Amino acid sequence: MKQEIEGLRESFRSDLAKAREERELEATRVKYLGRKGLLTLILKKISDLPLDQKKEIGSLANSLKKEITALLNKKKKDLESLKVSNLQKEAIDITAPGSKFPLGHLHPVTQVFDDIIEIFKRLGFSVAEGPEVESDWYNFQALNFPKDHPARDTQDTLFVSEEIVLRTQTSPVQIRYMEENKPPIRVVAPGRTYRRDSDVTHTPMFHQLEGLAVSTDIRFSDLKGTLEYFVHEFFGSERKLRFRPHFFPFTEPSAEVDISCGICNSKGCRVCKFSGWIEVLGAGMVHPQVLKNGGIDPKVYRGFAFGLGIERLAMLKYNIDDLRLFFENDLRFLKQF
Ligand code: 2NM
Repeated sequence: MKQEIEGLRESFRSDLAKAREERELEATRVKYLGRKGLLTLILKKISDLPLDQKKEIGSLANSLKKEITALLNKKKKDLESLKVSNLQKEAIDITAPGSKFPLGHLHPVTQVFDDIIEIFKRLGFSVAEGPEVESDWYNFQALNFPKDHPARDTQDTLFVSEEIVLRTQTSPVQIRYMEENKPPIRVVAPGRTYRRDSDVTHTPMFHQLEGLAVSTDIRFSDLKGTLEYFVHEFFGSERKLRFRPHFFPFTEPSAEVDISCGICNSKGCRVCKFSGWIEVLGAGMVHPQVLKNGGIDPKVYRGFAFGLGIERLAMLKYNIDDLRLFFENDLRFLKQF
């Protein structure tokens, strides 16, 4: 029996070493200490032994039982802490920073469009759009450019046919708007425009926003106040404005609007060509004939109008020196906005 007990000790140790999870450990416990366990059976037999053997074998068997119990408990704890540390290894740290995925954003031209439109909305202007392929009437005649008028030369028109052009400005939208809406009118027309011109400062397609206000009591001072508000909102309230007389067929009087140079603080630099001033807008009081062409009675109503180039304003605001950057889609440029 002594040998049997020693044998049990050996086989228990090897079984214990093999147990890798709690379930296997429990099976090992049952195999040795269960109701029909190997050691349990030995312990049961001890009472049948002669007295002299009973004491010795009994103490051997009992100490094996203690040993097995202790080893089982220890292994159980080991397995548990192993399980916890495995869980910790697998655990997800939900506070860890996420991995970034590429996220696009609006093109700088679109952002500047949105900013500008937002400013005019605050002044009560609504937004209108119209066709980019226009008739000669809407693009020229209605805007007081008669056929063969020399002012058409300044437009570098792209023709689709004799009578159909790619619009050279967004003003045709304003004519269409006057036809469809009664004064008072306050509207801006943002959009693409086209001219046969391509160099460092010109692209064949560019973006414009034109504004129109028509009412019974509109004056040149309203135009000045509106544009001053716009410039101060867009470029900052420290900018000064200057209106220079100019000529447009569709406005009378007409003006070009300069703002004080923010690069050199009007002291003179390359951007303002050492004049201290930068041209940003064209504007004027809508020519009576243009109101008439839009179906509005110039004896009752007057209007002011203005136009600006989006790329040009974006370049001035963000200090960009090459217009072509807006159209090359180089991410190194676009990502900066
Ligand atoms: C400009 C400058 C001055 C203008 C005029 C009109 C219309 F259709 F109402 F007559 N729309 N936009 C205008 C006036 C545009 O761009 C430099």
